[in-house]
Amino acid sequence: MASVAASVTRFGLSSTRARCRAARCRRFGRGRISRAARGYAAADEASTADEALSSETPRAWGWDDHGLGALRRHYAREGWVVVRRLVTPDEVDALHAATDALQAEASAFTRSRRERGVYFEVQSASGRKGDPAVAPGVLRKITSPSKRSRAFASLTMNANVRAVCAQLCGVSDGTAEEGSAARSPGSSRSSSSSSMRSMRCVVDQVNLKQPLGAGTGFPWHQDVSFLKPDARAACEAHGGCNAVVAMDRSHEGNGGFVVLGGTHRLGEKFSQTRDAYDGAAGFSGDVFDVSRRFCPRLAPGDAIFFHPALAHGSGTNHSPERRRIATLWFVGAGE
Ligand SMILES: O=C(O)CCC(=O)C(=O)O
Repeated sequence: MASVAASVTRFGLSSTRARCRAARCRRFGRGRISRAARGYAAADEASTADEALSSETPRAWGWDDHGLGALRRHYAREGWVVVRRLVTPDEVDALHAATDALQAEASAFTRSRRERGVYFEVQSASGRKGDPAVAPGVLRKITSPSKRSRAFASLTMNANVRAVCAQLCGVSDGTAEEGSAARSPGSSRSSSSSSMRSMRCVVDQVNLKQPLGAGTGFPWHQDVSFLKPDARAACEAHGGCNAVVAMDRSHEGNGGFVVLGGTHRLGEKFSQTRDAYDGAAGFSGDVFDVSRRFCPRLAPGDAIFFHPALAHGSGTNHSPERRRIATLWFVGAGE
């Protein structure tokens, strides 16, 4: 197997750059692509100034060429981009209803278990999934809700979500029409479009961070380390991107989702983090550079997209608010 550092540089934006030479330069023009490539800078060149946070965009559509270039450069440098109002209030309502139904089904669970394709992870006092629930039916995570919920299945196919993956985050849809979803992201394209067939959502889940201290945090980690081999291979070859869609408000005060900007370019640290992941809120020490820590203030329907190698995590929810997020992992496909 290739070295970890080589793997990390092979997927994501470095792959994008290579793909651009072959496919995208026709669409975006060589000048813009090469500027984006220059944005893929060494860590010590990256800015911590306000510009680093300026990718908090209002929505997935309506970016002009200049805005698109800036967002792509930001994603290349920081490894994340926030997109406001990506998912409609009706879609968020449907996700709430679907989550409520799954929670009702799990109302007596005291141990993590799989039921008809969906994995219910209980919230234990330690945060470890093998420990008993703090009370019957209290959940930390539901994995693969799309297998039984139309709302979550729709989210994995959402045209706006996929448009951002293709257009900003460099995930290949594997056709000459690459990025086509991005041209009309506001439209309700069906799963029959080419990008829908080829870009794969390999993980979907909902994380329920319970209020009043019950919902424990997530140590710093990189999702790429948890990809199954075939998904990892696709990610390395054709790009990958993960998305968190807020179902409730998410912010510093309620155990909000946190990213460590720029860490996607500093290598994979699985050997140092693997033992901490299935555990309590304590962060993984000083393994990652935390100097560009960022906790976006998200409203329901807002989303943050991030590189699969970007370190992220979150703290305990001590507030009285629920904090539910849907998470999706996408990998690209070749022609
Ligand atoms: O729910 C969160 O705040 C973090 C989720 C996460 O990183 C994970 O599920 O691996």
